Amino acid sequence: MAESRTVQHQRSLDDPDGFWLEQAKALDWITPPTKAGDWSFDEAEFHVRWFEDGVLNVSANCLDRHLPEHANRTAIIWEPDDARVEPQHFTYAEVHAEVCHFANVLKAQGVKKGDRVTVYMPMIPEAAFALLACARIGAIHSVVFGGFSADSLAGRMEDCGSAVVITADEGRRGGKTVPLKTTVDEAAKIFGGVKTVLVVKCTGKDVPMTRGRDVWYHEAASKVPADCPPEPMKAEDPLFILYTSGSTGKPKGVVHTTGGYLLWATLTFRTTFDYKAPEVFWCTADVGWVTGHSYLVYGPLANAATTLVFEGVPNWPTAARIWEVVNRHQVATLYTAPTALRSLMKEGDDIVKATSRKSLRLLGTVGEPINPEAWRWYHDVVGDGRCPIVDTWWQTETGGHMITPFPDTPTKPGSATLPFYGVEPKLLDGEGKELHGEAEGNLIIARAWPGMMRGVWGDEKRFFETYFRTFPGVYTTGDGARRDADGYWWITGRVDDVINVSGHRMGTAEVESALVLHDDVAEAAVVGFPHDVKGQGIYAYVTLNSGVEASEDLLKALKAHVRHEIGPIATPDAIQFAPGLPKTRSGKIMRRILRKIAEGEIGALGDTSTLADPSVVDDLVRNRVG
Ligand code: 6R9
Repeated sequence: MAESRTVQHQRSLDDPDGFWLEQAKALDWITPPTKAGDWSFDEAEFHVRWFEDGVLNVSANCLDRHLPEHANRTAIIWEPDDARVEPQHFTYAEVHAEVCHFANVLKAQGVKKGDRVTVYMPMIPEAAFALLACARIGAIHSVVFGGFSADSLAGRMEDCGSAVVITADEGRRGGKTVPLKTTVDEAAKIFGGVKTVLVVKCTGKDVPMTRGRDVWYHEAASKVPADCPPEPMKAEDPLFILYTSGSTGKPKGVVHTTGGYLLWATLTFRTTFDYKAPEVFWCTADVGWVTGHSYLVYGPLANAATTLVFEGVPNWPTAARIWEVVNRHQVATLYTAPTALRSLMKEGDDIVKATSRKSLRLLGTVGEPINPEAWRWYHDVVGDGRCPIVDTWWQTETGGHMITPFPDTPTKPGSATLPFYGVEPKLLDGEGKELHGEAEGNLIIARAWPGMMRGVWGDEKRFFETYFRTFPGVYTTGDGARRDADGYWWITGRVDDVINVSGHRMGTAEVESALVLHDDVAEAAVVGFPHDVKGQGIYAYVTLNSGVEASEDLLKALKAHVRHEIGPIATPDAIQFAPGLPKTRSGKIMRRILRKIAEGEIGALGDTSTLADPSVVDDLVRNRVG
């Protein structure tokens, strides 16, 4: 019997060096590390390093080391968008061969260790091959979600100086096609530094190819050797960059490194999901989000697991699709977002009950707080009351699970329960004073852990300023939380200007910048409001330029404009034309008031007397949308 969770957790805090050097043996090191964590969150000597003298390769850990015993085990099952198309199975030996080929194609295109490679792909096996191929040769991947616009893609490529992008002719999702290559062409007009576009054939659509820049993957692959030795990497060499939204400014490129990140993904996958081969593990997240990185690709493959890559969406062509996929591939663990559950729950229990789902052993959620009603439905209806639920709290910045049940942790609907090994969460009040016992406040993490981000790409100061300035000496998560009498953690949601729409992070500032780019818009303020299915919706207050008439057409045009600037996930659910915004005398927009109006809590606006013009509030209340 393994040591109990609490005993192990205590040991991880009492003897971090001993604990982490032992855990590090879960990886296959070329040179095993002799040092664990070396870090300080104090401004004067701020640094974070883990396993600094260790050398390893991530793709060798995910593939090569499994070949002696598990060459014929299925590594990746691919389920196509259209269920009438045959699924594909790739063994570890096959994925290894594909990745070596892919890596050699990248090399043939001149990609070298440390270069940034952008991945703008649909959910096809080649997306996973692309990530592992970058890791194999030490290139740093930067995946951009396939739903982001040309502007967003160009901005991210420019920010990290990425000259190479891997894409597909088109993607498929919910019966529609997504014009990926066309969007890359547009992005290349915006960012002139795009030198190579590697195009994987997916739908077979005839797309224009620019000579000297665009390369068909299948043609390039036929010309390269099959062998590609993995590049030895230092533990602290960057593995990937992933852009995510914060409260201010443009999305930041979160940097994760080789050793610490891989250990975190490996250990959390193994522990939280208690994975047992040859079970099938299904994470429904897109590879464009951190959940796709850690629990679709790296965590499962590092554990020689079988991971399911689904090209489509859970509710197409019908709300039964997700359960049909579970049955078709005998999925044991389903890991999805509360928003998906809420939308499926609306369709009624009969659709679920008509399917067997008896392969399911464990259910997981991630991305946003899960409301107890959705939790119970997941447990009672989806899991027939026999599958535990692991509600995993973590962030792009944390690399993997931070507060989460294990399958045998007693749960409470809506609580992420207890911290993972090495994680020391605390609650602080607004002044930074620690709150003890039962309390609610700002969730911070008091010490470094191996999987944490190491920096913001290209902006050394921003890492410290964003996460370590508000409360000195600790990592600020941006989330609020409550600790109950049993010491269980309940995440209450963001305390900053980040909104969580269907489990996707969106900075209010980003949507505002997109809106004010429109010729007719003078000013915009964006807030979140509670939404039945999405968790939070986007509510925008827009002040038009003088002389411009508000109209239904303009409203539509503004929504389309945001979709074009950022991508469909940023489309406002509600736009209210507002002649004026509530501002303090120093000109600061009082978002508290805007939030309350959007939430419909008109009676709780609080003190408005400090406003420069309190009368704007009446107009806002009168013309509230919804
Ligand atoms: C993994 C991921 C991070 C933000 C995070 C929090 C919210 C994620 C949650 C959760 C409550 C959970 N969040 N998991 N809130 N319970 N189980 O989603 O990363 O996209 O960076 O979002 O999502 O607010 O701060 P990311």
